[in-house]
Amino acid sequence: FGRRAPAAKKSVIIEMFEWSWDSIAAECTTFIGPAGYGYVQVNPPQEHIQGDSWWTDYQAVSYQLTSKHGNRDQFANMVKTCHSAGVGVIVDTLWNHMSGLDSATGYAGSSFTKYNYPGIYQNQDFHSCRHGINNWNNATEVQTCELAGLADLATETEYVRSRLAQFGNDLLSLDVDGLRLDAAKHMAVGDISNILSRLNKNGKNIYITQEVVFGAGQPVTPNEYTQTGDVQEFRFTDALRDAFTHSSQLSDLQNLDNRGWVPSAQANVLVANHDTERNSGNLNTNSPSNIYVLANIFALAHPYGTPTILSGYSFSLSNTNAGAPNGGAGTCSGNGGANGWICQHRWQAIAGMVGFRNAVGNAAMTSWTAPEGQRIAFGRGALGFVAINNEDSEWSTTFATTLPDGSYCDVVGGSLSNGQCTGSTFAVSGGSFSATVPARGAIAVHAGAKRA
Ligand code: LM2
Ligand code: CA
Repeated sequence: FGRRAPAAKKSVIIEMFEWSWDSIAAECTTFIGPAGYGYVQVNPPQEHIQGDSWWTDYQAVSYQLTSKHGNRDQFANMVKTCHSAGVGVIVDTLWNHMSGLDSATGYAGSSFTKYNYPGIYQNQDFHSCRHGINNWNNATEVQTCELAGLADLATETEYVRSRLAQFGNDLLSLDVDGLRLDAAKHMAVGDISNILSRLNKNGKNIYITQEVVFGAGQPVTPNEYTQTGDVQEFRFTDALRDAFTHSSQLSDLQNLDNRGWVPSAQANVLVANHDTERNSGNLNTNSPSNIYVLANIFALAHPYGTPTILSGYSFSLSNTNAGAPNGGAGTCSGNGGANGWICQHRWQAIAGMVGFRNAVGNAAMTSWTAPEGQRIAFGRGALGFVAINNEDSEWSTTFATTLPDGSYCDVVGGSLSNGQCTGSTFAVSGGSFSATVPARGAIAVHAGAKRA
């Protein structure tokens, strides 16, 4: 369950953080489909608490698909429209908890008190540990106490399992393609596998990715969850942050499949998500020296894992609660954002590297070279080659590759358009080509952007 066909082209996921259903539908048609992305990951669609903060989404009140992002019809229309554009939809799904507020009325008008959500769950459906997780070295606490004070569902019980499966099946009935299991670490893997076994997949290969944040020495590990689907491998996120900020070396990132992380075929990797970008010290679009872009280029070029690109909105680290701009309607313009939205998925370098990843598929890494700790280059067989220069001066050299001879367009700074390169062109001859990689920059070429 939950494994994508390994040779799948178009595997790149965009986390469309806080985009409304209508705006995602439009963007699937206008840009996401044509650019070759595989999936959009959308925010939790169920009824949630009211309020201006983005994180109201993560406090479920009922399973009506009425949220600040749109209603059930708009959700269904988004799925259909994205499918028509060749893009699948992965839904951020809350199975671990309900709202943590003492009492309130939800976005669709459902009133509740903590541990009593009328018609859905009552007191007996929640774990008896009714306080926050204090000891992360105790698996029982991590999985049965309250994450951020959120009412923790008794996922080992028959009723809760059947109710969560009913919610999952409602989403699948609208033809969604995958689930991101929020707070998966806080549910026993046996509970997840039981609930998944109740889903009606109708022959479809539903993609499952699970949020299991690695914690050094902790008893609940990402690796446990490979039996129920892909796992978001935050050790990758941390390793890229450390390398691109020069705390460690880029040259150490050649082989990522021998470190005890989840196996490549089940790793979902990201440079940033909506949580990490809000933690100072991590990479986000304000990171200096272009390193956010460089790290995303690395993630899209390296064979380890299935990458997710974040597409969010501007915020200040002094107010990480701020909700989406423009009434939640995502907007982009050209290769960038508009009205407060950033549209990372449209950035030339990122969209260009999605084409790279689609072109190289599963080709193994070849021709790795790292003449300095912060300068690396590698190929993907006969299909692509990338060089990343995380130093403040240009890097001029000749690269030995396994590429067929020809003229290739740089897809980081340009693209192939009407048979011409809009950016640099590199001539591969006898397998080699000469290039100047910009300071804190990168170049990449692939078989899909070769001049005739
Ligand atoms: C996640 N993955 O496991 C999400 O990626 C993350 O964004 C969610 O936290 C978290 N799990 C729960 O689904 C966010 C946000 C929290 C916020 C919760 C619930 O990062 O700050 O917590 O959503 O809305 C908020 C308040 C917190 C309060 C809690 C309960 O910030 O102070 O705790 O609500 O009322 C008493
Ligand atoms: Ca739990």
